[in-house]
Amino acid sequence: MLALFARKALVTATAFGALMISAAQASAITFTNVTFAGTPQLISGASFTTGATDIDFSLPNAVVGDFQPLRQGSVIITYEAMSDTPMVMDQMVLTVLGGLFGSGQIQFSEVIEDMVNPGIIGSSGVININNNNQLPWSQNIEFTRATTHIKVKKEFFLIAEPDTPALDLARISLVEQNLVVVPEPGTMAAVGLGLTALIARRRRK
Ligand SMILES: [Ca+2]
Repeated sequence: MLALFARKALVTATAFGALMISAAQASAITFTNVTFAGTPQLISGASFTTGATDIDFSLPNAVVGDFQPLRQGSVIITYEAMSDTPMVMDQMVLTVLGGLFGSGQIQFSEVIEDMVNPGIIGSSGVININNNNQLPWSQNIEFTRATTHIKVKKEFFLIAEPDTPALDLARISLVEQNLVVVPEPGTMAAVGLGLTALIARRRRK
């Protein structure tokens, strides 16, 4: 009877172990439909790279001001992010690296749209970055509700006007985006149970 119970516990522990592995794999996010729009000169050479939960945008020519062809321009980035599991996205971290001199400034806004139940679930409002000390800029945008499919729109306006006797420049070079995925309480409970079963199994050895 005891042996049967031990065997049953072992099977349960194995099942929970498998669940834990699938939960770990589930945290990957798929990024699609990445677009760069705005002023052609500023988005030329733009590219992106993706990781398990992050996407980074590289903008080698997003610069305006002295010794540049333009004194102002815009960069608009859109993309979609999907998580095809019970995992949810909750928070966003944004880092903007660049440089500001003189009259240079960056106006930034971001809107996050839920694609499952259409509606805006996050917004930065309009942020005015006008001092180099404010860079790198980082920000969390918490969604008003969790979802498995979002569309993100980021707009940057770079301005270096007026042309003062000093150096006037506005540049963004790297935009890093990380999406925070939060497991549902049910998944956490299952992982907890799995751990308990594994500990019990180890103690019996
Ligand atoms: Ca100047």
